[in-house]
Amino acid sequence: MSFLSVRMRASLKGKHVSGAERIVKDKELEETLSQLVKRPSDYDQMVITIEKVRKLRRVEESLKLSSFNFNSVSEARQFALRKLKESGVPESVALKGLNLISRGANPRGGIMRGAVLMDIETGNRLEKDSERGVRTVRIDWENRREILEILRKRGLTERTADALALATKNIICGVVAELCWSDDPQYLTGYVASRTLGYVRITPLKEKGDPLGGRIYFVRREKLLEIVKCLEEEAILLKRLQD
Ligand code: PML
Repeated sequence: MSFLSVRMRASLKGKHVSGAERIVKDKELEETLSQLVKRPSDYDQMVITIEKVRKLRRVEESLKLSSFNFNSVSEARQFALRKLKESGVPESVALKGLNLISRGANPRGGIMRGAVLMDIETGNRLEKDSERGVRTVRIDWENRREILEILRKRGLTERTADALALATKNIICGVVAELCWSDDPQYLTGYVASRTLGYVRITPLKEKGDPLGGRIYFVRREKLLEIVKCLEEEAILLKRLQD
């Protein structure tokens, strides 16, 4: 049996509006395509990429998930900084990462579609193209339907399923810690992820209506090449949610 990586991205007037990815058995291709094309509510361009997966790695479980709610953005951000510090990111570098996301991380202004790679020692940016950033791809759940059911019973959505899978792959690939919140102006929950702390959801990491967000991967620069190769190329299927 062979596996396929199926990726969809849609844009409207040049702006990214929707993206999703699946790793599926070849016999599931048609059903997957029909689900993915229905995802964007409006678009003027959709690109679908289908690739054969040559080597698939199965991983037993995701990072452990926990959630924390705060009364204000500033308390939530202080907590995120503390969690990054506990994960081994120096305070000044964590703050630099947080300030960068709150400005949208793109040096030309606004958001970046990919993630920032930040040197954990100096806070310098390491990605080759700082407008594009680096993208974590080729990651999915082996049984997505079951995972969604478990998360929905806990009041969570597919957004968490996707972000948890992606964060788990990042840590497997050697990212020391990640800080993320969405650029969706209505979605205020973000997270800190690391091997020691797991996937720590934090609300609210920004004010309602704020269109800026992004991802920062804190990495050791001597591991940069192997990390980027793993993030972009290694295909991983996650079996279970860690309890
Ligand atoms: C969560 O609810 O678990 C946090 C998800 C962050 C997703 C970031 C995004 O959708 O861009």
